[in-house]
Amino acid sequence: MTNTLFIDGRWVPAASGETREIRNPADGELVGVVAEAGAEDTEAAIAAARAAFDGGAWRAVPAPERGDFLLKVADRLRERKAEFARAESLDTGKRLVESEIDMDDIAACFAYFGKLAGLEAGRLVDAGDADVVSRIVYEPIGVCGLITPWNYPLLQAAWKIAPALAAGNAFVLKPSELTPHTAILMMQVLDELGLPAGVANLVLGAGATAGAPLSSHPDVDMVSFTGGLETGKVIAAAAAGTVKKVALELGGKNPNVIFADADFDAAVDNALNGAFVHSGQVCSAGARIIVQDTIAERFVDELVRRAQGIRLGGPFDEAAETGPLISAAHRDKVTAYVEQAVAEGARVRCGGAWGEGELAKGYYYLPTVLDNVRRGMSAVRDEAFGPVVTVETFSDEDEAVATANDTHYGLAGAVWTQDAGRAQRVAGRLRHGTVWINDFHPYLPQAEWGGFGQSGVGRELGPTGLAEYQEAKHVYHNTRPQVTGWFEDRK
Ligand code: TXE
Repeated sequence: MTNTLFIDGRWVPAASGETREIRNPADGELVGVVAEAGAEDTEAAIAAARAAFDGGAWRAVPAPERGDFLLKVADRLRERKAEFARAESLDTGKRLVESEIDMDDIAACFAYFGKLAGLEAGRLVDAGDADVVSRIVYEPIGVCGLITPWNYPLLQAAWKIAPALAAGNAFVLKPSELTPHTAILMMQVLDELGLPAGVANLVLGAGATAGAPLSSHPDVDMVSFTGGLETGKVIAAAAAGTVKKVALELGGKNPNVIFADADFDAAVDNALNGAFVHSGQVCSAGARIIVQDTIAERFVDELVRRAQGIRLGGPFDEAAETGPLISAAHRDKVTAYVEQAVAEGARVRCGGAWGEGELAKGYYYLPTVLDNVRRGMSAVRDEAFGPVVTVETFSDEDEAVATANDTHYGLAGAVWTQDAGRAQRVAGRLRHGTVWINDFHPYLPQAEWGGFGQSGVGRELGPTGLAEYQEAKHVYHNTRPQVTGWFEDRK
C-alpha cells in the first residue's frame, strides 16, 4: 500500500506517484513500500493544517478534553504495543525489547501531557491598579512542522506530537525517510480516536524535498526538529526567513566522568550501556569516557573486555544485546570516523571493524574503544553516532570539569563518585542539559530534556515542553476606562 501520506484526514499517495522501499538494516529484507512525498505534498499538508487550525476545530476543544484525548491515545498505544514495537524494530533493526520499552515510554509521554493539558489556563498578574484585570493566557502557536530522526522514530515524534496537541495546535509530521512505519500507525490511532481532519498530517520522504517546506513556508508558525547538527543549522537558517519559532535537539558528545572512588563495577557496566545501547545511535550516548588517571588502566582493560563480549544480532534474535547501524551510508560514516581517529593518533583497543559471518547481511559495526586520544581531536569533538567510545583521563576535579565541558555540544553527561559533595559540585559545574549522578541514560517525561550550546534550542518534555508549543498572551482589562488627558483636547 502506498496511500501512506495522511493529509486532511485522508490516506493518499504522493502526488508524483513516487514510492520508497524500506528495508530492515539487520538483514536488508524488504519491510514495506511507502509513498515518497515531494514539496507539493508537504505544501498540501501545510494548507490542511492551516485550515484546520484557523477553523478552530481542535483549539476550541477545552484543554482538559484535549488532555482526555491524549490519555485515550496512551491507552490505545498500550493495547497495540506489540504491533507498534515490531514495526519499530523492523524499520530500525533495534532489539524488540528496546522497541517495547520505547512504546511504554511513548504511552507515558502521552499520558503525562494528557494530564498536564488542562492544569493551567494562565496566570493573573497584579497590575498595581484595582480597576485592572491583567492576565496571561497560553494559546497554541498554530501550525507546527515536526521533523524527526530514525534512531527513536516514534519516541521523538511523540515528544513533539503530544505537547503540540495538548496545546491545541495543528501539525505536519515528517519522520525520517528511513523509518516511517510507526508514524503511519500513530496517525491511524489519532484518526480512529476522532481527531478532526487536518489537525494531524503526515508526509513521508527525503528531508531536502518533503521536509524543507516545513522550515521555510510562511504558513508554518513553528518548526521543531530533532536530528543532526548540520541539518539543524540549515533548518534554523531557513526558518529565519519567516521568523518562525524554532526548537532544535541536535545530539551531543556526552562526557561520562568517572572518579577513582566510584563503584567500579557499576561504573564500567553503565559505561557500556552509555556507549553501546542501540549501537551508540543515541543523542545522549556516553561517547566520551573521562576517567581519573589512578584507575584508568584498570577501567579501560575491563571496559574493553566487556565490550568484546557484547553480542550483536537482529531485532528478533533473543541472544542479541545490540543491533545494526541504520544504513550502509551511516556505517560508512562511522567507519570513516574511526579511520580519521586512527590517523590522528588514536589507538583501537577493540572493535573498529564490521560484523562478519551472519552479521555481514546487515550494517553491523563492532563495539569500539579508542584510547590515546586528546581534546581537540575529531574523535573527541564530533558525534560518531555509532558504537564508538573514546577514553580521556584527568587528575583532579577541576581538570575533570574542564575536560567534560570542552565541547561545542551540551546535551547530557554523567558523574560517577561516592562522594556526595563532589557529585553535587561537579553536577553544578557541568554545562549540559541533563546530568546523571551514578547512572546513565534515564529520563522522565516530567523532566525537561534538551541541550546547552550547539546541542540545540528549547526543551522537550516537562512543563517547558508544553510551553514550547504555546504563545503567552497578556490580556489587560481596564474595568473603569477614563480620559487620560495625556493629549490636550483642542476642539
Ligand atoms: O540526520 P538528519 P542524518 C546526527 C548523527 C548522525 C547525523 C546525520 O550524528 O550521524 O546526525 O544523520 C530531515 N529540511 N543525528 O543525516 O539529516 C531528515 O529527513 C528539513 C543525531 O540521518 O539530521 C530526517 O527526518 N528536514 C540525532 C531528519 O531531518 C530535513 C538523531 C533528521 O535527519 C532536511 C539522528 C532539510 N533540509 C542523527 N534535511 C539526535 N539528535 O538524536 C534532512 N531532514
